[in-house]
Amino acid sequence: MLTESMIPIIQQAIKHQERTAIIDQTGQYSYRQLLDAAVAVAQGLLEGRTDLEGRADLDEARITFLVPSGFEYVAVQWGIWLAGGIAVPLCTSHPLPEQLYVISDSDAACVVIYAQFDERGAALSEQSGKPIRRTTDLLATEVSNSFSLPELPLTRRAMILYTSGTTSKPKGVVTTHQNITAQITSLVEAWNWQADDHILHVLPLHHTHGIVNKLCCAMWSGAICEMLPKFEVTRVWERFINSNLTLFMAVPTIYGRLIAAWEQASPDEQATMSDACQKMRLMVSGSAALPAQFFERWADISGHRLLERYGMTELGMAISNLYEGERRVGHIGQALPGVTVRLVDEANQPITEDGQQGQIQVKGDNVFLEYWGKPEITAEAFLDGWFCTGDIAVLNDGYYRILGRSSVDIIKTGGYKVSALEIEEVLRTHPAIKECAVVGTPDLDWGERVSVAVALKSDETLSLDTLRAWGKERLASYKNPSRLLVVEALPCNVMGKVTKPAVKELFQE
Ligand code: MLC
Ligand code: AMP
Repeated sequence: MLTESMIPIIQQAIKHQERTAIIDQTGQYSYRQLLDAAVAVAQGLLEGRTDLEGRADLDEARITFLVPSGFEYVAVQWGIWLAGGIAVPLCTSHPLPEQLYVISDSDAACVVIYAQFDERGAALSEQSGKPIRRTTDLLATEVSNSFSLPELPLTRRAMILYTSGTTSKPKGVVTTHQNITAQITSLVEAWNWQADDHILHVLPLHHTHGIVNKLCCAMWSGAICEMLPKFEVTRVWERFINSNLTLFMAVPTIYGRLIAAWEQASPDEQATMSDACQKMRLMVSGSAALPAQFFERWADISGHRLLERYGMTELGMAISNLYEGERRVGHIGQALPGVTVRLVDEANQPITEDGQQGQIQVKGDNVFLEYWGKPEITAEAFLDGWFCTGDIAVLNDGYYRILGRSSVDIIKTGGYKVSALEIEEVLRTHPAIKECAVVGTPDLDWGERVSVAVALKSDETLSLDTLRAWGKERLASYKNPSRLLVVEALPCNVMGKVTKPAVKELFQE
């Protein structure tokens, strides 16, 4: 039933059937067990049909799934892919409204729910009107001998990941199997992934860093992916010490936490922690700028010069420091294999001189297909076939360095990209708030903090605690403002438009 004409990641897994694929809280699973589970999920989802592509007038079925990090997550992702559907992961820690938005925007065919999320599943089903499929039932599907899987072209849509941006609501970034394969093979080559690699996975599985860089690259290579339900600093240090890891990848906030925990340990513990890092062959940082002081301190502690790279949901990874070669602090490196990168000035003319700043544009098979259901916004994101990232950089002696972003409304916090406009839209519904402006303010721990300046309706008061308690029900924890400034009126220009740089300055004062 599994043939060599399956999508590439499955073909790769077939080569490694006897090896360990996943270690999670529930045990250890081989590639064979993973493939068997994925086939069961595929048959369960197909319910007698031959392909999830659906009716002629419909695109591939979108299957949203709410499954924590672990074996079942991968089995469901692969089951959806084997059946020809589009995998749309839901964030397990998101509040109900954010999950409902993804289900509704992707117009999902169903929601796959992990057993322990039954209560949330019931609420999602009731409010979205979509059917629920339980992972336990899908995994228990008796695979019949006559069951066959569809043959899929590489151009088939494979995944939608929701990313915040310059529109107020998150956009669904659609990638095909070809895009995902290009994203994986580029990193496997650049960072020398091997079957004897063993990575510790601590990142959320609704974003590209956790899905492609860590999970898919490991699965492609026949390596072990050891999955923790979430990042916990003591647990990560414990796994560094007691597991045979070869690789670690994380966002700068996580390295900051690891450094802080090391600093608090006793000298003996510190020696054990540092020795554990020496066993690994590569440690990578990305998703946000790595502060130079983290780079230096981590080098002292672990002996590793962190490999910093640059990517985006729409691209996978595009630029990276070298695995064998220079890792330049404060720089994101050079174009990855198979990826073409250039800088352009404001007139969209390529920049050829070192040191002149411009916007990063990217071309290659790694670049996504479209924003789901948004043809105009997709078209606006490309110029002459180049994807416009909105990130401003310079080239210094062959190495790119990020300087900032073209939009003040995009904030990177803890490695998550969030939209100020989206948060403002929610906050404006707060009964005490007359007007508000959200900005990112610099913060060593989070990179940037979501910070809000508010003008209140008359006779109203507002504290950060009350605002956060209210926000928790409506916004992901990383979007919920962690700094609040109450002002008489927001700074505006002559046109009456709020001036975000002036709002940022208010926080500096
Ligand atoms: C959470 N909290 C925050 C916050 N996030 N406070 C301020 N700013 C933030 N960004 C608060 C919560 O509200 C809660 O507060 C408390 O911190 C603990 O919440 P948590 O959810 O348990 O947070 P924690 O585990 O500490 O999260 C830290 C983290 C996480 C670094 C592990 O942010 C994370 O996993 N980041 C990775 C994101 C990622 O994968 N990005 C990749 C995108 S892809 P209270 O008051 O309730 O206790 C991409 C492309 C590329 O960017 O290049 O890779
Ligand atoms: P996302 O949309 O969540 O995929 O975030 C992508 C954005 O993260 C990019 O457009 C950059 O702004 C930012 N980013 C990723 N890696 C780095 C890095 N190494 N340094 C600075 N910014 C980064």
